[in-house]
Amino acid sequence: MPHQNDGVFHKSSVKTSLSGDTQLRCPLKTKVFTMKSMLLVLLGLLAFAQSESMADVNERPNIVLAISDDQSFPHASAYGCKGVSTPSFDEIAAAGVLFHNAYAGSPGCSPSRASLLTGRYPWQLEQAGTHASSFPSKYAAYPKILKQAGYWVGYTGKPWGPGNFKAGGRKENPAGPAFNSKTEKSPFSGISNKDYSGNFQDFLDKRPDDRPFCFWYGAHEPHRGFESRSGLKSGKSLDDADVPAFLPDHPVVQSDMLDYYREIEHFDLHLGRIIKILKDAGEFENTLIVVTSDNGMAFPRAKANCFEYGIHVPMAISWPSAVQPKQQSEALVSFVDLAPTFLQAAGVDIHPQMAGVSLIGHMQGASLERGAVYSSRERHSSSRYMNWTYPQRAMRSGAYLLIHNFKPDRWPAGDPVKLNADGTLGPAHGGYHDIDACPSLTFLIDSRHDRKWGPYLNWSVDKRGEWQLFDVEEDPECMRELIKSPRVKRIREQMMAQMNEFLTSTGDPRMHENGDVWESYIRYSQIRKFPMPPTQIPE
Ligand SMILES: [Ca+2]
Repeated sequence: MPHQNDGVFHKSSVKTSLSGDTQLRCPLKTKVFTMKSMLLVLLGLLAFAQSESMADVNERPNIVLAISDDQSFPHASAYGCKGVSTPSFDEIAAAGVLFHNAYAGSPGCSPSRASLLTGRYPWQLEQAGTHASSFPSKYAAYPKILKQAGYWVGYTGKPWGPGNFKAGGRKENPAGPAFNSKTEKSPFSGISNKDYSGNFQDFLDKRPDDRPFCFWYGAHEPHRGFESRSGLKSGKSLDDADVPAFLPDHPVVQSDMLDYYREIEHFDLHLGRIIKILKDAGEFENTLIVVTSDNGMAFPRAKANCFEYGIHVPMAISWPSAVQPKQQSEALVSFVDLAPTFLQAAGVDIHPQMAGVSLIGHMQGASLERGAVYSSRERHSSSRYMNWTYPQRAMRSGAYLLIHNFKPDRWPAGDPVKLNADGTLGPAHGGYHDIDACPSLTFLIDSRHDRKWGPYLNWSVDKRGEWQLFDVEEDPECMRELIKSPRVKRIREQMMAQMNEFLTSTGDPRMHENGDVWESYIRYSQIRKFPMPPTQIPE
């Protein structure tokens, strides 16, 4: 297991101010905040109520969310990652704000996307707070609110999911209606043939009355599987792979990382085409664009874990007509902030269900008064005996990440062994289904007796303590466990008390009497069968 760190622990807290090479203290020139624009919005709403004509409210900004699937925070060239080339992400960052501390709602797709859509924490969303269940219609999602305010709404690619939104009483996906008819030849077998940018053009072509629009570009990349060696075939070299410390710096893993980089570049390619479409239509300046990812990379000890590589995501936001370019922010921001940001930009009241705060004031120069952000997970895949969950809550504050593993007796990556279809016992290490099948996982399992590589499997799949603490500024790979160090006693106690208080006050069932309620929620994806789990890892 990771050794104890006896290094230096006193850290400054995360800065919340913006920095950049432009004048930041600009007056609030945005249409949202001026009397003139408020009048326009009110007049427009009146006109909409009377005739559905949107002519008077078209000054409102368009909203575009570009969300990749499983991309960890360092993996964009704007963050200095050398192996991946993301000129479009970088362009949005240069046109607005590059965020260095953005946290997804959850390290898994469905709960993270639900958190983004509703501005609520996953533990406040019942079935939508766990993976591949349903999405109760009583929770307001921003695309529908904007649709009701007259926006033209749609998505391409991957919306909220996986899961069954109809079972929650909804008629359409909470991301909006689908625009997926355009396809193209995919460059590699692991990459979708959906022509995301072509579908955005189709969405725009169908827009009635030049209404403002709200579009969700949800790439399927870089979700697994990858075409093996697609990174190498694209001209990358193994030296380009920046393998995090929790994975073996071995050619198998390096090549897997390059394939992952290649898929990020596909997401970025279509983002670039969407930017061009917006510019050609004269809409780029008055479009609020958010680029991010729903959770971290699909590698062992990353996705489906509340470690940094599972919940810390890339984020860049531009809105040239209201937000100064070339800004960088160290503020702690969360997915719960995005829906309030979109609604405030659109001049719509922030829904009272929403727990986050709008980022617009911050992007216009104000500091963001927030000491912590939170993330959580419940069930991910079907990975354990009786379809059990592995509940985690995480809090990032200052330099530290605190994780509460509510069921430390369970296997964090899933039970090690599953049952075959005929009910017989499957092979040793044939489980761990909270890790997506991949060459890196296979390498870890195959190398488990190797003197050098053996510990890596343990770091990914072994049981963990109930509480974990990491200094993520010094140790973003979360390899140096600090929870028992006397030198962080005060920080540990403060953070534990604060997280408990926050979860309790925001209604987390884990802090109340119905903590296991998530295990009663239906999973609509595949269900696997597991024996009573072993208490020790098999040979
Ligand atoms: Ca995902």
